Amino acid sequence: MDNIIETLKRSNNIVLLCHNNPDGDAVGSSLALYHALKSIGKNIDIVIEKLPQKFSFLKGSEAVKKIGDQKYALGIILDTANKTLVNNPCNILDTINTLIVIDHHQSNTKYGDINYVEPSSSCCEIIYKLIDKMHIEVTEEIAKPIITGILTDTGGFANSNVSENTFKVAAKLSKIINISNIYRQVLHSISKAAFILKKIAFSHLELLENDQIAFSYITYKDIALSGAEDSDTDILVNIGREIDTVEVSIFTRVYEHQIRVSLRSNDIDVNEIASYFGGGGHKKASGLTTTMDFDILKKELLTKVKEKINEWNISNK
Ligand SMILES: [Mn+2]
Repeated sequence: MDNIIETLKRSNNIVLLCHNNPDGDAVGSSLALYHALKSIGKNIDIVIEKLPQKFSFLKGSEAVKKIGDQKYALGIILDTANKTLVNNPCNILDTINTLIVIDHHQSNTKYGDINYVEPSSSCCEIIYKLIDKMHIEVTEEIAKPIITGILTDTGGFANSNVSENTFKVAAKLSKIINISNIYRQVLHSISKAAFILKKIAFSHLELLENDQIAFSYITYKDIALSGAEDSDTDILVNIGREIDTVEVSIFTRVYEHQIRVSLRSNDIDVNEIASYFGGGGHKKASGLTTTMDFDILKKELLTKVKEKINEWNISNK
């Protein structure tokens, strides 16, 4: 982390980038670092092609640019496991001299000139550590996006990626901001359109393999019909997981030319399954993108998940 701090101190004209389909952690870590570096006088931009409406309550979101409009000396990529996942409008990546990668995904391929990859609840938890190490004051405008990323990536401190340090960070942030207000805003409040989409996803839910697998999907037509944003599908990823028999939950977004799959589990290593199809992520939360046919993909995916569940059933007897 020290070489990152040195590089940041030396650099100006910095751009922050994150992954496609940015979630609360991608947006939160970008905005927190944006405010922190701005407070020490850096010229800094955030470039995100499509910022989800949900996070527009965070200060600084109005300054997010859809495309970069200058030559950046330094790029910092947040929360993004590999280079192909980077939200890269107009190939902005090719124009940046030095790349720093800061991430918490175990599947990170360390594609930057400097890489800081640490298993952590969220990228936001790492950004808190970085800001703290740089002795930058954590203001309300920094605290809010950090807790947003922690809350969304941990499902409100419910996922197994929560550590002692996550609570320590949250405890410090609780002195600056009202966490329960942000909890409600990012986790317990959805638009009517997102609710309609949720109803459709529930109607598509199937339970398979002695109810150990939950499978659901949403098509691009469902998204258009409901009037929801693509980012509203994020809350559907855990669909089925609350059923007590379910070990693996599969949620699929069927777009016109590609399919995005999210895998969630209680204990089974779904990162291995996602990796098999060219994706990755974390042990209990992983994903992949493919151009395979839906029915073929579903069949092959279920076969792989069943294999994993059978291994797991045997080793847990
Ligand atoms: Mn994340």
